[in-house]
Amino acid sequence: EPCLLASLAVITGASGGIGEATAILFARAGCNVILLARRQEALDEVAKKCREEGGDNIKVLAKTLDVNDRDAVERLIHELKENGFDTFDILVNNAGGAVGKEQVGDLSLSDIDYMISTNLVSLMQISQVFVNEMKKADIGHIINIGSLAGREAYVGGSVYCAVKHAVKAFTTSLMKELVATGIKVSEVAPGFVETNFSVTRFRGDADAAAKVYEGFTPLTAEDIAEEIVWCALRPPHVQIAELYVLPSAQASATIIARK
Ligand code: 8X3
Repeated sequence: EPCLLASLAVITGASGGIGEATAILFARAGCNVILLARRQEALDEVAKKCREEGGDNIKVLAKTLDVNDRDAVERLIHELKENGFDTFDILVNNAGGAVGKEQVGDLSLSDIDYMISTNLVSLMQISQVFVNEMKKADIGHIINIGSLAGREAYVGGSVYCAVKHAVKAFTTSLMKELVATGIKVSEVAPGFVETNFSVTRFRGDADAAAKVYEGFTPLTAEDIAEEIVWCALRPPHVQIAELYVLPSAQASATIIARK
């Protein structure tokens, strides 16, 4: 059975949701983890849980990073090396999200820019920075978090669906570019997962967010974390190119069996 002992996983958006659950599962699998997100306090909490899971055998670093801060991302590898990390086995590009459900005509330019920046430009920059490190060791695995929104465009999701389709395309190009290397590329694309995602999408309206998951059993962050760690645990000759994961009661953005 393959094992992640002594590997190192870097996870963006690690302060909550899928990112947090993924960090905890990697730690449980004996993997060292670097947690990246904006909120240091929340990250410290996740780091504590990772240490509880992984015990004394793993290294855990919680580092504040705004993925939209291009200079900070450029400095990141250098700073991680200063902290004693020198090879980066697994990168999970998880940071991202949707803001608003407005239709075209009512979109604000700042929401458009923010979603493109957070979900796409940042993911591209971070991938590039780590690919160059992984190439030196000729080993690595980049796991990008895609979405149902990268498979299907829906009403009120124009910008988010556009960026998630772009994440899928970027991930596929990257996989093709790296085919002759020891670096694997995967996309894990979930449907409805109950996290803070919908609270952000509805700008803090918790009732509107709760309605998204009403009357059926949505995926949990842990469900997707299991898929991510499973991808990373495949033997060297197996590359999960893409994994599209839906709740059993969901068949599309709008076909949901609610009781
Ligand atoms: C997943 C959210 O609403 O596009 O990214 O399925 S949704």
